[in-house]
Amino acid sequence: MKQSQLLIPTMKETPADAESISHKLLLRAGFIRQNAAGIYSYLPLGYRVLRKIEEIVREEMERAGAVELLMPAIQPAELWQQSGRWEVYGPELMRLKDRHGRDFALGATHEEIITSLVRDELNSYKKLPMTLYQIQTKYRDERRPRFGLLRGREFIMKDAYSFHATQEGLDERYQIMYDAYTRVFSRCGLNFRPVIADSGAIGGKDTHEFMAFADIGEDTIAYSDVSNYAANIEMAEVKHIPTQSDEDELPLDKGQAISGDDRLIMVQWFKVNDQAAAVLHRAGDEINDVKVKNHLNATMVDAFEGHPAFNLSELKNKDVILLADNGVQNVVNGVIKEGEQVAHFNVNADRDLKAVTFGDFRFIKEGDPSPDGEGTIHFTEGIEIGQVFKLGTKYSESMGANFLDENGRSHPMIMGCYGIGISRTLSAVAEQYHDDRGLIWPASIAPFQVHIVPVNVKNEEQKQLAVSLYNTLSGQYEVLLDDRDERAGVKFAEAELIGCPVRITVGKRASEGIVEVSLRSKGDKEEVSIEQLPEFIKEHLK
Ligand code: 9G3
Repeated sequence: MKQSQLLIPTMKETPADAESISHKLLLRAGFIRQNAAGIYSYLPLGYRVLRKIEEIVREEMERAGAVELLMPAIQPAELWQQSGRWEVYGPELMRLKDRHGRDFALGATHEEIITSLVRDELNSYKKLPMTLYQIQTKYRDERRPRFGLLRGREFIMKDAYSFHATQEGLDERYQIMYDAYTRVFSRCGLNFRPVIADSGAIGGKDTHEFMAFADIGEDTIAYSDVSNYAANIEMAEVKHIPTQSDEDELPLDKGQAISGDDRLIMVQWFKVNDQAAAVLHRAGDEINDVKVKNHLNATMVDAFEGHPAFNLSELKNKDVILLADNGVQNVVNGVIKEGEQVAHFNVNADRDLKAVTFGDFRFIKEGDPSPDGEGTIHFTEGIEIGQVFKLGTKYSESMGANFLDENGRSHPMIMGCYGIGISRTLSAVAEQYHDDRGLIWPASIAPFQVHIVPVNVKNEEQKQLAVSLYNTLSGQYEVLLDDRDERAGVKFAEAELIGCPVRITVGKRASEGIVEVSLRSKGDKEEVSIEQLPEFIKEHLK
């Protein structure tokens, strides 16, 4: 491709409102342009990278036995009413009315569509298992879109759905997709890992998130420094290690409270659906509302103030849910405080907290022992680029997607769903592959593999050689020729910004058939004869 034909509006300055490095560089290098908050155009170079990532995904989905189809972005509200999610999702689900006043949703995901399709078209165990996927634009009206393509309101996702007659079938398919995701992200050159994750509002039990490491990542990953344990911090379980104390248990609320932070027990209140829940925890520990929500199997859990004063004898009679983090069991003669008020003192869990349900409710902390018993927990930030879920029968039951087994009995299909953020993956690669001069694309997804830059297009010899190299190399590589009449410094700086892996500079020694080759991922440049060029390129594009 000739650069004079392409729209690559590079920028010298970094746009002020771009916070993440990938957002800055994708804008500066002319890969994307914003049309509205969280809504972008993919310009030619950005779109070429996007399509490469899609092709890798298609190859691995094909290898994993998934079949591609395409579903509508506009979804009838009836389907979301059948699944019960029309009411569950708030303003994040973009909705519209057609000219007849009928309600529709802009597709944030496609469980409802795919389940209704399979419900209407498949009904025998003989037709299962079936794994279908699409690569489609998704719409989610994020309150605060940010970091460019990392958190957009319109983005591109590969979403796959599998349908099974048995749990074993789902377990097997889950592993196949998990392995396919590992291949996809490895082929994109990403530094990533799968982590144990929370299945959130979509139900289902097993789920893993694929996290690309990046400081800008909005997810915190707790991982062991010894084993391969890793979990989204929302899901990381805290291993309770009971401690013994030879201190005598003092009578509850009699005498004086003994001070000391290690005796302090705090109360965190939550509104759970329409009930109040008090969660006791040791000072210094923080309650993880996702753990409270999952423990109570609730849909809404919000921390709230303005609750009744904490009083053990009163509250156990009211319909207040009383919970305590396991850590409270290690407190001897504890002091339960609300703000500055002492609610109780000389509290000893085994004697005084019988009405309280104990569980793992706190966030894991750096330095905690790894839940698998091997090593210590450390934190790092990650960008969620993929998710695999075991959905079970949540959608097939609510939407009546059943199959007849070999005895003619009807059962709801068992489902899995699997997502890859295509546009997010593009940004994650940019987050991991750049330097102070610009982007550094891995060869597998670079917009072009070879970038030919003649130093001076007015010099006939340089121009001739550049064009002839372009013509020969275009046969086996994707080549970008900078045919513009620009100063050399500008062309070199832009080549570095765009970040194609191999650059061929045609300069003074063109008359001797010598060109300079450089790899964007390494600084070194070397002069090679045009005869050596094909070998050099093949060697370095592996
Ligand atoms: C919505 C809105 C936002 C959402 C969802 C629905 C996330 C929603 C979870 C999933 C689960 C999987 C298939 C591919 C892989 C992920 N945000 N989720 O269901 F209406 Cl506004 O999307 N879906």
